[in-house]
Amino acid sequence: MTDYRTLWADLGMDLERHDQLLDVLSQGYSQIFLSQSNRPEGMKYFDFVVSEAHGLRIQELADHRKNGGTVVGAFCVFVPEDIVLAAGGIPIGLCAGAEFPIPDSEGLIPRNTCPLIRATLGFKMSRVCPYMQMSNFLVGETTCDGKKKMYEVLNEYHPTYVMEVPQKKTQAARNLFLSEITAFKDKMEAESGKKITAEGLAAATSKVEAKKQALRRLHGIRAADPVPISGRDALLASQISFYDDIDRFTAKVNELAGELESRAERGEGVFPKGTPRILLVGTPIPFPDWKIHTIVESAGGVIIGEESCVGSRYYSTTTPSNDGALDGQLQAIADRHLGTHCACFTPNEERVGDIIEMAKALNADGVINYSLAFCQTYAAEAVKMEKALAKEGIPTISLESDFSMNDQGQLSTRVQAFIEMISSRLEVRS
Ligand code: BJ8
Repeated sequence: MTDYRTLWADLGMDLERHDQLLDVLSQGYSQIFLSQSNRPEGMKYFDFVVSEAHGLRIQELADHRKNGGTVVGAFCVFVPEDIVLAAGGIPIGLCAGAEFPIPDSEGLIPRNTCPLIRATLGFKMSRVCPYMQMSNFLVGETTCDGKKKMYEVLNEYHPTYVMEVPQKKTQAARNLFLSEITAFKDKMEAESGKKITAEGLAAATSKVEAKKQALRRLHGIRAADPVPISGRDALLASQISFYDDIDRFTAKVNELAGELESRAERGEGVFPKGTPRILLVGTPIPFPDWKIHTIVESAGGVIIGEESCVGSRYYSTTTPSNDGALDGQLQAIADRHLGTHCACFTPNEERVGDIIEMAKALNADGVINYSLAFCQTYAAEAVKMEKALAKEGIPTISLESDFSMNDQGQLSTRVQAFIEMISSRLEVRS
């Protein structure tokens, strides 16, 4: 086994706390993932990636930097990964879904801030995230107030560039976002010392499109009943999409999707046919937040889709066709991102339509509206979502939580009752 301690020490990491984090992660991973039965063979690659998340992948990034490349950490799908790639950089999604580093954000941002924001800052302060330590610079965005203010603090400890993301979907917003995308291109050129060309950007966008296409293929197969992959495993693939090598990841997701297609043709699943099928919608579910999926799948249901930025809000946006000139491509990238129906927009009616469409396409029996605590935008949209889904006759519950296990019992009780109610409806229908 390779010893990465020198590499971690060189990154200025707190080795003792990092050991503690790895212990917590590997225990959780064994219980939640490795204990599942009849997992697809293709998940072995993803198990390997997780086991080497702080090892081999970090070594790859260190080698990349040694060869003059840049590593750019970001926290939102609005940050265009193809612009980073076109400048010879590697983009890494850094959103944090762990309870472990949250105490380290104490005294720097208010306690009543979304756990994703607290964990992100906590990872910097605790020096246990090698990806953050490895990043030449970080890219924030003005999506919600909590993030905006956190980035000001983060910038005191790690260079943080902030992109302005519009809050409306108007022509003025489109112009604003194009200027932000262009400014980010200039920033990437300055940081990397490499000019972004039309050809280079087109090639990078093709890679991003191929990755999203592979994810759409993978997640689309979850419409089958019985479902050929658990929600936990499908979520894991989405989570890993934010930090693995893009070409390797795309190839492995396609391999896994091929295996799942064969399973679906044979009628082979990981849960019995007729298991209550739940669509999860709401705030992001970043690595290693596996809580709601585990609760649902331990309560007799299966998660068959995620309307989340770690899910469909990421993989469903595509780059509009354009004239191929650099300016045209930048406009297309801006437009692609404005097609992300995040609750930071007002109005954001398209998201309701996305969810109903997804629930139907994936044959969902019910929807869980999930918001991280203190996320006002998604909690506010949950009300609208419940009404719209009720009109469609789709049962819904709204849950709010964080990354801790403190409320596990309470959440399990509510989820169990919801799944029992869905099971009774299914029995009546059959
Ligand atoms: S495009 S969902 S990744 S902003 S941090 S808004 S949970 S209070 S993450 Fe997001 Fe981009 Fe939108 Fe997606 Fe709420 Fe927390 Fe803010 Fe959050």
